[in-house]
Amino acid sequence: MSKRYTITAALPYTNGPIHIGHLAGVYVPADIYARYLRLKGNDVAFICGSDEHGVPITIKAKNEGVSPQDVVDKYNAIIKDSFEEFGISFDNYSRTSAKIHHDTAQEFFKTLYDKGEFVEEVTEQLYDEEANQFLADRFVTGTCPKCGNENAYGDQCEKCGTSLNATDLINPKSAITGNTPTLKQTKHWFLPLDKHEAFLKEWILKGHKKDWKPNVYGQVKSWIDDGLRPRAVTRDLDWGIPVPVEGADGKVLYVWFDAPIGYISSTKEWAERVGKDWEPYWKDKDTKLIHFIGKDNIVFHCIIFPAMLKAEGSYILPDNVPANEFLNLEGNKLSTSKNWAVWLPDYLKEFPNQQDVLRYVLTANAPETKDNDFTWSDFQARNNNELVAIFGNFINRVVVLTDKYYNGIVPTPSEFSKVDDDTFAALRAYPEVIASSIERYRFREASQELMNLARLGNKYLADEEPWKTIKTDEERTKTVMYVALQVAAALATLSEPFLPFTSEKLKGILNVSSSAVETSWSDISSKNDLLPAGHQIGKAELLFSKIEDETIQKQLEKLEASKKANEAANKKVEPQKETITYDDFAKLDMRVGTIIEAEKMPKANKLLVLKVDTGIDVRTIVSGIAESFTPEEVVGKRVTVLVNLAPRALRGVESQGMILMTASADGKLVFVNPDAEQSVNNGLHIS
Ligand code: B3M
Ligand code: ZN
Repeated sequence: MSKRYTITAALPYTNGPIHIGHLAGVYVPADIYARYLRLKGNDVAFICGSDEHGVPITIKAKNEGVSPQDVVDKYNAIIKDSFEEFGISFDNYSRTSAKIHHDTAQEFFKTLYDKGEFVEEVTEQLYDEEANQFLADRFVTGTCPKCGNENAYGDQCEKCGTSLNATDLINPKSAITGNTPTLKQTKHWFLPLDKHEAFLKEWILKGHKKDWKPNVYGQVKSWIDDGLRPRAVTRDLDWGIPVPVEGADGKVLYVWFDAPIGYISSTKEWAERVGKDWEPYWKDKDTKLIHFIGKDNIVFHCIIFPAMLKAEGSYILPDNVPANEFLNLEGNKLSTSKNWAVWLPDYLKEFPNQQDVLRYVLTANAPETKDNDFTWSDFQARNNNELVAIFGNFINRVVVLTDKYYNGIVPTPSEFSKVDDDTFAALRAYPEVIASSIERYRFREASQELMNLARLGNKYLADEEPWKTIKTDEERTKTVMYVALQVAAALATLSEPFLPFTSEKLKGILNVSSSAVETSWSDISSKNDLLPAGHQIGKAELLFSKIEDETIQKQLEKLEASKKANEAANKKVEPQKETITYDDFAKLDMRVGTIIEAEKMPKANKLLVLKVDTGIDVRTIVSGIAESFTPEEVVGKRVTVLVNLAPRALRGVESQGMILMTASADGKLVFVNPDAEQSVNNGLHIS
């Protein structure tokens, strides 16, 4: 029986592109779920949109010298394109700077305000005297009082997920000036979460959200057990939705108050466009509301937003919030600021039309119960060993042989053997097996069951060897090819939630897009003639292509380069040393010399013993450059030598002078060399 589902996916901040962590954590699982429910004939509203308020956007705008609207316009378009290119099948993708959202959020706030659901209070908040601005959210960092994370934000600690008031932070620092904030009085409206504690306990803890993922239930339980406190839902900011009540000039809605309401306004926008009523999707108690998010958003979707919905009084509450953990990249945390990411636009440039490969790998390795690591070698292995060698190979052999033996027409089978019956029985079980995993938000497991179906087909062909029986047993061959074609047709339908582009292509190859032989999810459990005898299929086309080692190597080098660039960009520039006088400088006697001999200092990793012709004499100089240069590399090099430095013994060798060195832009040690261009950006290293 068809049910109504409202599926939401976390609204991405429009302060940068989408990367593989976003896809793995939120959008691919949500899309698999939505596509599956639609295939089962349910009424689905799959809702998302850009989260365009909040401090990260104003910081980005400040850094780029543009307006926040410029930032959100740029990234809203980039993000929307990425979702479309990767087949994330939202029914609507809106944006929180849209008027419909401002109206919806203000109306929601006003309803709570008029019901007396807020506590209006003048409190002392953090203030940056130099920037002349209150500090909240990401405008202030400090130590989390709960877990000790020193980079917690004013509204949340990303490490332990706890939601914070800025004044909770230990040793707060302004993200604008670095100053220690002062305290200044200001009025805000607070949502008294403590007032909703009993309801939340009842709804979540007593309601025994057994089907909530342990990582979600556990986090929520710990916050409720710790005791809930009032949360400010307004801010002293100039970018956001104006607070729609008297005495709120210069104040906007807290981004985490307005953003979840973005799900509602996006549903309204969709309903208006398709001529539906939006209310049943948010107010009918038979509708299932599911929020797909990353673990850092659990508190907002399991405590704050439900409290808001409950306080408003006319909305349903989420049925489940299957939050994923985080995806790491090659062993390191994905980081927008450190450019340690695989951005979706870049992926498509390197792997055109291979969205399904990334969808599959991110699903097969999804961080569903713990953080997980994306590696390019695993990406290559799953593509080559599973998608190409099993799924693609099976389909290719079925289509090529059907074309070769029967001009692409599905042959009439004769009597089915036990192996055929067993294969049909196994095939008929897959829709339920895959459905059961999907319905429990176990998408990794579901994707591997799909691959097992391809393995079943592959093994059946390999065991029955139609390329051999064609010479001796025509009838048997027809039966084998008929059975194999049924498995192929099942894959075309069952792969759609995971591999939408491949599914579309395969349906074209099997010519099943025509309604006559449209194969529904449930057909597969009940029919043995998904592709009836006499049906004409199309020509073979490769579904996947092998990824070569050099392609992967190129990706790894790209990451290495961004790591180096990031290190260089973030390299601490030594503060200038104490000022000296010209007379001090004039005492330095620097000559251009040539290194004529060089050898490593025994048992000293950093030291080379050099013989240097200074033009005055040939002398011994011990230099700490052994980690950057081999003896062979430096012999013959012209160098700048400080010759009137008092000699000193190093590991028993008397060094009579100094070779001048400095650091290049990427932090590499280089000679201050009279011949080459200087890139002296970190002062002179005398070593
Ligand atoms: N913009 C995404 C994040 O925290 C946040 C989600 C809002 S969903 C209403 O990265
Ligand atoms: Zn913390």
